[in-house]
Amino acid sequence: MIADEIEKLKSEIWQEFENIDSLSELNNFRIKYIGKKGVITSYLKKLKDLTLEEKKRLGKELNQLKADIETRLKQKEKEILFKEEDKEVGLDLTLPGRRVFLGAIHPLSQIIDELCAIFSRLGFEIVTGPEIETEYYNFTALNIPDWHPARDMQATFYLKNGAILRTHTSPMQIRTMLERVPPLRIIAPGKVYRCDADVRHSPMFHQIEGLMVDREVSFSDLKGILTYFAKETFGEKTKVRFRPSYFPFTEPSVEMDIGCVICNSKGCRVCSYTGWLEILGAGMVHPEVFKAVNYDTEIWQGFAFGLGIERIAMIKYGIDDIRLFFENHLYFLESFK
Ligand code: FA5
Repeated sequence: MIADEIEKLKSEIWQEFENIDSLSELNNFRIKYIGKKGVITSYLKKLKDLTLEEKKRLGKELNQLKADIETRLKQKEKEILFKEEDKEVGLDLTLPGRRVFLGAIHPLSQIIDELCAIFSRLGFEIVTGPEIETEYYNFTALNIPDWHPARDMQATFYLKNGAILRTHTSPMQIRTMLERVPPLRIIAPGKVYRCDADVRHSPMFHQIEGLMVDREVSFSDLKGILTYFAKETFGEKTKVRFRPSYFPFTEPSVEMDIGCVICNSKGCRVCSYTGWLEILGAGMVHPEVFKAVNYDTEIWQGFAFGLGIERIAMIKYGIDDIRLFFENHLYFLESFK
């Protein structure tokens, strides 16, 4: 019976359809079943010997089958084209996704940003300058002559052409004052270099230099601004003290300590049982420094300070080995996210 044959044909067609996997297989299938000389056309021709009623019923069934095949072939064609495109660009959507690792800002950069923001609020402008310096800017103009023992205080890296790696950010005082006219208020963050290495000292480390020059700048301004900075950085309750010190480029010179934030000033290993931690050096700009940049000392006064960023970061985060900042251990760095 032709009706039974058509039923059998249908199941054969859909079984074969499932196995189509490429455009050429798809074309062969199309020609085989719905082409001009295809299987369905030949069945349609066979209908002419049947009764009118059977012709109508089976004719409708065969035409519907043809239409279904066409629709599903179009769909299949799209799927195959997508797959081939993916293969070309090497994309396999069945692979599990790759985890995206988000980076974190380095703790030292975080501290630099934080400190710059504090001084910006006080009207200090941020300036930067070269890490390769001349002895003139790094020493001579800062009242550290050739013979001065302070040149030994900072173990200097000398380069072949007589240049040096700056040992502190203080040359930025000279560069700024030569470039600008007072009044001025700047901070200069950056890398500095000394031949120095242990758990608290690194051959490359970071400092922030500060300089304020105006007609009436006093030691009280220095104390007020640096106390504000300490409280903003370490907390409102932080105690500060100023101790006399010596720098060739400031007079008088001081060092500022904060009450140890680790033991709450009770005395611990970190503060060598003194209850205090030294965080920066500062002082009133020495008249010899003003002379080097041709600022009239009868008119202008100023103060300067310099602090070590790593030291601030170590105190703030309770880190006891400076080398951790530079060894790029992800485990360490990710804890600052
Ligand atoms: C100076 O470098 C002066 N230029 C600071 C200054 C500026 C004083 C302006 C007055 C006016 P000192 O050598 O003390 O000072 O260094 C400043 C800070 O740098 C130190 O308190 C310390 O925190 C840090 N420091 C010094 N050597 C190292 C090192 N090798 N590794 C890490 N930090 C260091």
